[in-house]
Amino acid sequence: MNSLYYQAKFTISAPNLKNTPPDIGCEIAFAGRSNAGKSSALNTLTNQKSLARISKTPGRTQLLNFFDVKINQRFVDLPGYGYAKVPPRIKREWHELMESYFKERQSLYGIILVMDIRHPLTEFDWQMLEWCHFTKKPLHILLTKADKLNNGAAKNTLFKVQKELANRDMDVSLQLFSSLKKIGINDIHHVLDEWFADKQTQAANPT
Ligand SMILES: Nc1nc2c(ncn2[C@@H]2O[C@H](COP(=O)(O)OP(=O)(O)OP(=O)(O)O)[C@@H](O)[C@H]2O)c(=O)[nH]1
Ligand SMILES: [Mg+2]
Repeated sequence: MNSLYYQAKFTISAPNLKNTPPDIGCEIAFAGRSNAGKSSALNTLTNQKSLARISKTPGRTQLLNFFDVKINQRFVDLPGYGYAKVPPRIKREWHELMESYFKERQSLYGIILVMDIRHPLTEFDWQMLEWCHFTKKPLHILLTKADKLNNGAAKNTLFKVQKELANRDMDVSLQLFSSLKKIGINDIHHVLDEWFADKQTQAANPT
């Protein structure tokens, strides 16, 4: 457990790239299908009740929400994708925002891809996986809402997803997580620790 993350603070909601915090340091993005549990995961790993807003209405948040961990280390809660009831115009705007974010954001180090354990590896998840594979960005999967399955079924899903990723040559890590039952916090902290430390090493030893 790393209590550094407990100090995370909300900084800004940005409707576009122009309004984002300066593109320096190390940013870790939380991506995933709408309603998967991204904002809940952020609250859980920071041990805060309402750092990120939990939406009862999926797909409503169309903003990039930024949180400072410490100076030049940030999380960003990305708007969820793939919610059917969202009107086409909003979907288009979401695509444009995400595309420009992923293309242009220099400080983006890696992605935490959040999936509801009952609906893993959707088409959108594969797009995210392929993009990270292509750009060689680290990606870590949270299979969240693990509390919705019994232990055996949750582990089975973990192995199944692991196998599918291996079949496609995707070198990514994954874990079980539950915001409700507080499962998997140490594991995610460990990944975040490594990523932030790696970025610092890179910055100190530019090639
Ligand atoms: N049982 C259970 N419910 C969860 C868990 N995580 C999130 N939820 C519920 O799932 C719903 C969606 O959670 P959010 O964290 O708002 O999901 P999101 O991915 O941020 O959704 P968008 O912001 O719409 O993209 C809420 O009703 C949460 O209470 C979990 O680990 N277990
Ligand atoms: Mg959210």
